[in-house]
Amino acid sequence: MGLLRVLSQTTTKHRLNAVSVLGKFRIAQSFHRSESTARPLEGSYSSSDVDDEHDDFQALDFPGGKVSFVSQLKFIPEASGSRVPCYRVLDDHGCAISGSRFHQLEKEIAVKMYRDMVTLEIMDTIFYEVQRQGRISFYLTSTGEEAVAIGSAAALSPDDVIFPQYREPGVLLWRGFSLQEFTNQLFGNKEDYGKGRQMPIHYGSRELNYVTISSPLATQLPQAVGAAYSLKMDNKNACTVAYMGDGSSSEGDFHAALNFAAVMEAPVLFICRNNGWAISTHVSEQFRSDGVVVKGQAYGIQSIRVDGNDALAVYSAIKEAREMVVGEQKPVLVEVMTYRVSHHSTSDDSTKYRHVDEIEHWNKTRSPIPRFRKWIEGNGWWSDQDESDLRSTMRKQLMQTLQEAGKMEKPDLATLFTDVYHHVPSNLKEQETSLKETIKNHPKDYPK
Ligand SMILES: Cc1ncc(C[n+]2csc(CCOP(=O)(O)OP(=O)(O)O)c2C)c(N)n1
Ligand SMILES: [Mg+2]
Repeated sequence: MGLLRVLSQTTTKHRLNAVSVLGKFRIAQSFHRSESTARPLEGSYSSSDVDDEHDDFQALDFPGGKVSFVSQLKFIPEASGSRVPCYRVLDDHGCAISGSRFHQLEKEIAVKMYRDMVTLEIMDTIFYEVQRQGRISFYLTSTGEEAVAIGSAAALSPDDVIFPQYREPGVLLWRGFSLQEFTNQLFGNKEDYGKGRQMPIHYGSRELNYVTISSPLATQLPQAVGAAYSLKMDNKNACTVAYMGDGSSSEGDFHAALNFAAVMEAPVLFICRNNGWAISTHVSEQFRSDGVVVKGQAYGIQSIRVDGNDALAVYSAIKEAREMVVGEQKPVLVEVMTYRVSHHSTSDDSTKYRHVDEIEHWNKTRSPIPRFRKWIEGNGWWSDQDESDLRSTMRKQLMQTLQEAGKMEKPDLATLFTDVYHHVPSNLKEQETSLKETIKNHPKDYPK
């Protein structure tokens, strides 16, 4: 194991013990312990009980491995008592915490990380306004979560195949998707790789190994496992990276994916952004477990919890996790703790279900951008002048791309019906004819 402590797959050196006093196993108990040592039934196991009171001599080869017996009738508790701690490097003021261990970043990478986080912030501000002006139909921002996407993307190899949710455009940005490419997708114009058939923000890029986003939550997770297994069969020096929100971890596909990945030893890195909310559903209404990280261990997957608002911690943890995934050819789960500062999307008003003070607190005092800026400034890698140059250049470039995207033609109507079937079936042909007639009869509703 390298720099960071990752939860290992099994809780102790032994499996949790079967309750031996039940039924047919009683006989085994009396073999080892006299009846006088029998104690009244009480409580449930603590982790130390599991270590101390099991009986190695009375272990049995059950299907799946040896399990030792124990004479107490105790249940495993629903929680370990203390929450899994969160790995971080930078304190709230952007200073490296004394004694913290992290992967040292080269200046070039650190500055690009910062530049991309700021660019993402500017994109979000402008695109959000563009949606409010009615020029695009939908948008959602990464506000408050910039370090998750950028910090993780910086730690991956370009050969790693990304299976994103929808709040990770930062990964695409890091990989070189241009502002014009983003804008073309949002406008659904002729240059959009999806030919205008997807909602805005459903980006994808074959060239950048970024699988097009699917709206139904968590569908990307089993797909990422299958793709990882195929990389393994081809002996590729790469993994797949499956991003998800806490809400997606409540889907059945999440559980199927983790189990499948563990059993098949698929080289997939699961990154769960636990940002507190799945639209209006708070995490406390989603699960009783200690977040998502503990679910990795339940499936036999090494896992770690990381401060998602600390770009350096995210970078270090993902770098290490990725090395484990590719080196050991096994999955790893990283739970990144953060907060969704923005409304869920332009279709949501989050002040209806959470306090403005809570949002403001995270926005003002926990934002990952000024925190990382202080660290690179402390290294002498960034100045006020760099900051204002970057912000004004990016704003200008974005305004330019908006103009270009707005001028471009829409995709040809016929492409709405292609790319799925080799031979377009008769029902789709009928729909195409009917659509053309509707457009012809309602020219005002369908301007050219
Ligand atoms: C299978 C499915 N159920 C419901 C939805 C509607 N939906 C879209 S986003 C969302 C919340 C997801 O929350 P989370 O995974 O935590 O991501 P976050 O928005 O917080 O980044 C829901 C319920 C959906 N798209 N797919
Ligand atoms: Mg969420």
